[in-house]
Amino acid sequence: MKTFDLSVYLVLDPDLCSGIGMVETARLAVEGGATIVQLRDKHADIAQMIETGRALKAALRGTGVPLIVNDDVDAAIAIEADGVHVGQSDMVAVMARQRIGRDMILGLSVETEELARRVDPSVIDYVGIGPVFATATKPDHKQPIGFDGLARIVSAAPVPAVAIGGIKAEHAGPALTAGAKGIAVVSAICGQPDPKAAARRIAGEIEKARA
Ligand code: TZP
Ligand code: MG
Repeated sequence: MKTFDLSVYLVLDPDLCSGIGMVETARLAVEGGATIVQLRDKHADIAQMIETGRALKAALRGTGVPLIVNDDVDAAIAIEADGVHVGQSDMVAVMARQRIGRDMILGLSVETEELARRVDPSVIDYVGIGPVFATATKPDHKQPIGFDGLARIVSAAPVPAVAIGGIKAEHAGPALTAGAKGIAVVSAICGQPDPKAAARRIAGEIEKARA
């Protein structure tokens, strides 16, 4: 049985986390309430991905928080990660699913209603929808969709969704109102002076939005 909680989805960025590093950032964020962690490093080679991923896996051991690896299925398997996240231009989702088997979590980035409708729930476990806002963290991002766009795309998706792109703690309410199960953040946690407090604030806003 695959269990994962998209509420507070931390996406790690090596540059933004360079002060204390990705592993320490993840550890503190999980103490603060992050519910799922993704290793996303666009410049690392596979050996670096595996090294960081194994350190993350060790740091998360016993917390119940799953580790997702962006793009690199081979690294994810070597790390014994809990899942993989792919974009539309990465390995075709069906191929990724074949490689990782049934039990690992598979996430897909979705930017339009049309792409959301095409999601096969027997292949994909969750979708990341965005960017809600423009963000410097992903310079090549698509046109921002806003909360209206988010609501439309969430409705078209047959699996749970997490909102991403320029999202801060105060956006938890509107994101959940739009139908997302949680919010995915990079800069709202990575590089913050107190990543634990930052995660705690986001978790608190999610709780408030559900109350
Ligand atoms: N995909 C769409 S926007 C984005 C990704 C990985 C970056 C989000 O970063 P931030 O700092 O939370 O805006
Ligand atoms: Mg990708």
